[in-house]
Amino acid sequence: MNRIRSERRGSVELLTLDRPKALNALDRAALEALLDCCERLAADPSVRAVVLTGEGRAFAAGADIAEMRGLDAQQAESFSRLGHAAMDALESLAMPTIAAVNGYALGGGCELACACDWIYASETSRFGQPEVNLGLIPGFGGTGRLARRVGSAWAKELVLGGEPIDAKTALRIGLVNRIFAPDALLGSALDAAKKIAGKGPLAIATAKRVMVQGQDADVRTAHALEQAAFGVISAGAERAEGMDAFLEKREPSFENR
Ligand code: DAK
Repeated sequence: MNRIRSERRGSVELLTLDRPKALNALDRAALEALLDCCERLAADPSVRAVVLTGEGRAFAAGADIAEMRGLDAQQAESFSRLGHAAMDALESLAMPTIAAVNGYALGGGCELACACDWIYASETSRFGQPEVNLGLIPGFGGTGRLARRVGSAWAKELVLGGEPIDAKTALRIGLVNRIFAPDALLGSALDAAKKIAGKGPLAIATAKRVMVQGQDADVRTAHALEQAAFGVISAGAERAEGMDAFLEKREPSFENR
């Protein structure tokens, strides 16, 4: 019952949700597998970027409705805690994470994509928060993350209206960064990840951390975080190599610095 396939492609980790018969619906086993993957990645500095995608015609069609149907209040709370822990762990990874959304990203699937740093999507993908149609509300942090990404009015239309949107609309409202033909999606996401993997990992991790922490802070605190991090990174070997390489008109080498 391995819900997530992990493959190394050089310095890039490709994670594939692997339950295509249920459109990669997120059950307890899938969320536990995601949490395990994140714990492993957080402890492995050789992984410089992560791409998350889905097997088959969905990225993930939501939390597993069949499994959730049987939960009592205590079990539902525990399920929600697990979902939050998995999404938070993904969002907190030091390396950049790209969701390559190959089909449906609905409910918990859309929330999962929003826990990645950004989203690339297939032209045939569909996004939505249809929980109200089931008498539910988003349960994996979607209300907050979605509004941050697309603004409160679109987040409200998606969550309160419960209707899905197509890839072009998702692109227009800023939910996804780019859209690709279905057969070009994964390669493009992996290419972008590979490019990032060649850059300075400390600079990338620091910039990501400052942005993730800064979004929860007021703007003065966010700027103070940036200033402190700028000071720390300016004393490091990566900065010396990056600037030396520019001045010496050569490509920088950030390996083992
Ligand atoms: N859960 C379980 N199974 C699912 C599923 C899901 N979310 N989505 C699809 N499947 C299964 C279908 O039951 C079907 O299984 P079989 O009948 O073949 O055994 C198989 O995947 C193929 O689906 P369809 O036959 O329905 O395929 P179609 O192409 O006709 O339709 C569809 C595709 C994506 C439009 C449709 O499957 C669909 O509407 N799926 C449900 C989408 C949805 O409502 N997603 C939101 C789920 S609710 C919380 C924690 C979490 C959450 C809320 C609260 N707390 C603890 C507080 C999150 C909630 C959600 O995500």
